[in-house]
This record gives sequence, C-alpha cells and structure tokens, in this order.
Amino acid sequence: MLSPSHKQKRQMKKILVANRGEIALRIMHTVRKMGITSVAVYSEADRDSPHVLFADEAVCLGPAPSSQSYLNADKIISLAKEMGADGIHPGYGFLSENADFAQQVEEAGIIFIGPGFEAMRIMGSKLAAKECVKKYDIPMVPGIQEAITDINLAKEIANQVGYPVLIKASAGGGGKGMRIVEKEEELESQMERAISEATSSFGDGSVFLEKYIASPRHIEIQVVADKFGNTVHLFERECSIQRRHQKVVEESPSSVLTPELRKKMGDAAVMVARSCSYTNAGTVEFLMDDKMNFYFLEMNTRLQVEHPVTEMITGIDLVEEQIKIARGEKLGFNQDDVSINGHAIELRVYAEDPFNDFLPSTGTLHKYIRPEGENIRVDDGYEEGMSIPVYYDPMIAKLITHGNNRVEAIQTMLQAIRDYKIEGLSTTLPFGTFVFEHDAFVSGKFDTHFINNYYTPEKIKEKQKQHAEIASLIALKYRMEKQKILNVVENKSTNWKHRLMD
Ligand code: MV4
Repeated sequence: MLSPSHKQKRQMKKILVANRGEIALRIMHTVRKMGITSVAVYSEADRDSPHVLFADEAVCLGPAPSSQSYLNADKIISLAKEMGADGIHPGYGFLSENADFAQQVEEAGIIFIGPGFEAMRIMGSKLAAKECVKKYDIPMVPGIQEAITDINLAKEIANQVGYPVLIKASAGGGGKGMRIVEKEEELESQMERAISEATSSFGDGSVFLEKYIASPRHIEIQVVADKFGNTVHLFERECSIQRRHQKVVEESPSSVLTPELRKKMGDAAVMVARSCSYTNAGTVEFLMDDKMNFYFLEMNTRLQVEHPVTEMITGIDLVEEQIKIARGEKLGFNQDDVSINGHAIELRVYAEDPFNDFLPSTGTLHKYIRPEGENIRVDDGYEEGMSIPVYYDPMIAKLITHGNNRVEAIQTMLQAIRDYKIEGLSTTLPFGTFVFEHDAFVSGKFDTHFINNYYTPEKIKEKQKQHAEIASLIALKYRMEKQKILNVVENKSTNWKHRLMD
C-alpha cells in the first residue's frame, strides 16, 4: 500500500551515488546540473577515480572487493545518514536491483532513486513477472508460466509447443540457468540439472519452460512512470549484438520496427509497467522472432548501461527524470510529446582483447585521448595514466554517436573509433570497426547470433591489413606527389605555386 505521503513532493538536497566509474560520474553530472550536492562512495581501489574527484563530497567504503565496498548495503546506508544524504542513486549493477536494499533505504527515511521495492521484487522474479502481466494482453513466449517439477507435465507442454524448448530459472538473469532441450529423451535429465543448478546458484529452484526462439532479436523498450499513474515509453533499443549475454552494441531506433509495431510494443511495455504500479525509469525486454512476433521476457528495474542512445534520440535526460519522479514530481511530458530525432548508436569499449577470445586485458591507460565532436558522446570513468582495476566490470567507456539517420550515425561512429586513442591495454575498439563495417550490421539484417555467425579474430586482422595496405598506398602516393613538388621547386619552375594550390 502506498501511503499518501508517498506522493508528496519531497526535498532532495544531497544525493549519494552508490556506484563507481562512468555511471557514477554520469549521474553526478545531472545531480550538479540540478543544483543538488553529490556524495561519492569509493573503494580503496578507486581512491583517485574521476567520480571521487568530481563529487562535492566523498567517503571511503572499504577494501576493493565489491562485497566489502559497493555491495555493502548497511555501510552505504549508514554513511548516507552520516553525510546527511536524502537520496541514494544506485546506478546499474551492484545494489541497483536489490529490492531489500531499496526497502532498507526507504525505511531509513532516504529516497531510493528508482522504482518502489514492491515492483522491484515482482520483476526480480521472472515467474512473478509473468503472473503479474498475465491479465493484460501482452504476448508471451508459448510455454508454461509457472514453476514446473512434474516431468510428465513438462513433456506434455514441450510436445504442445514443439521442440526445441528452453528451460529457464525463475531467479536467473543474463542467460544464467538456461538450457536448450532438443528432444524428449533429454528433457528429464536437463530439468533435473536446471533445478539443482538454480537451487545452488540462486537459492530458488523454480524453473519453467518456453518454446526456444532460434534466432531472436533483443529489443527493449524504455519506460518512465511518475507516482501519479502517468507512464510513457521512450521507444526501443536494439541490443542484439551481444557476446555471452554481454551487450556490445546498442542502437535506437531499431532498423526493423515499423511505426505500427513500435506503437504496439510501446503500448505493451507501458502495460507491463502499469501491471505492477511501476514508478521511475525501467526497461521492458522483448524477444522478436524472424516473423516479427514479439514476446515479453522480463523487466529491468534500473537505469541501463545503454540509456544514452535513448537520451540522444529523445533529448530527455533520464537521470533528471529519475530524480524528479523520486522526489514526487509529475512527468513533464506525455506520450504525444515525445518523438524520435535521428539515430543513435553505442559501442561499449571494454578492456578486453578481441584477438584473444575477449579475455580481460589488464594494464595502464598510457595514452587515453577521446574522440570529440558535436554528434559524439563519451561516457567514461577513467583518465590517462590510470589502470583498470581487476575487481570490477572491465568496461572503460561507452562511445555514443548520433546522426540524422542510421548511415550518418555509423559513419560518425567509424570516425570516432579512429580518433579514439587508447594505448597500454587491448580494447574492443577494433571489434567495433568490424561490426560497423559488416554488411549484416549495415543492412540491419542481424540477430543475437551475429558474433557467433560472423566474428573470428582473423576477420579483424584481415580488415586491419586492408586498412594498412590502403594507408601505405596513400602514403606512397603522398610521397610521390611531394617529390614531384620538390622537383618542381628545385627546378625553380615558375609555376610551382600553382601546382601546390591544386
Ligand atoms: C530466450 C531465447 C530463445 N527463446 N527465450 C537470454 C537472456 C535472457 N534475458 C533471455 N535470453 C534468451 N531467451 C526463448 N524462449 C534466447 C535468449 C538469448 C538471448 C536473448 C537476448 C539477447 C541475447 C541472447 C543470446 C542468447 C540467448
């Protein structure tokens, strides 16, 4: 039950950002823009990080490992109280989707800048989420919407929907606990393994069964909802380019959605949010099959890594909306007020070696020069000379470009990658070039198997060789031209000036 005070406007003068790196810094930029004081928390590994230097105030959480720092809920809440913070922004990852943390924050009299903990709890369970949206007309993957243990029932459902089927853990996430079953003989053993794996990994052995969508696209819809029942979607993000459930490239709009389909999916996403009285920013995840059928998968109850592409096409600062909603303001726009302006693409720049199975690449940013330009945004949390700590996610930065259309956004991206100078460790920048030059990406005809289907390290090396050959040809031509000019100058020809001007 929401108490009346829940809807009252509340002051927020000081916000503690319970995160690190680029997202902490990105949140604090908006906090400052809104005239609010920012408090950084940091681990011993992050003492000199940009997010600490940027913040108005900063306080150490403890040793480097996340369990002793950014995941220490009690410490974060007690520090927030000590520092006089009246809001906590969790960013993404760490405690951001932890309903117990959100509840503890609220019970400490501090505003959690995110959804209500009840909605977080529902959406944190795939089965509870399905149960919640069931009474609305939202398409779901054929299968069973409840925990299943009875093997005979499982066989019946699998035969109804047809093989292959996918066993999923209700508490799973990011592809963990999923199993593809090709035929009936494998169903029983795979179910047993899935249940025991889910029990040991998540402390919840509930599993369910869905038809396996062979080559889906991952399309998600951004929503924002205030505490007065206004819910608006901010269009889609196409996130099909992933490796091992880690997104690498995201864009908005998707090149496959028609205006009709976009409206249908947007309306469905709004209904998903309404079904659990969702407030604040959230993302509704859909799978789309090769016949353009879409199915609700789950809802992410946080600000997502890839939120900048939505910001660039809508002009809306999502963190500002989150803060305004959390302090009890009404949304300043409705569905008819928002529209898509151009096209935006994001490349995640990881400290990983794309030539060596994307293994983490440790080292120091000996050289770190960002690309710059009107249509280029770099969200990062490191500076030249810093090393990337091994304790956390290896993402160095997000490179986002905008264009009047998709082709322009891609061209700007390719130039921005060329202008991005990182030395001292391997990054996924060359992999980005591979994606943005690939016919399947450029034509928009790709699905979640893009990397498995097309990528081998040799492919980038080939491309780099081609680029090197072209570069050396250009250099050769340049030397020849220069020599010609020098010859002319040496010959004291009278027309050398004109030749130089050509
Ligand atoms: C699926 C699927 C095919 N069929 N469900 C992976 C993570 C989780 N959020 C959902 N996932 C999938 N669910 C059915 N019924 C394929 C995936 C999947 C996937 C989804 C989105 C993006 C990348 C993916 C990579 C592999 C599998």
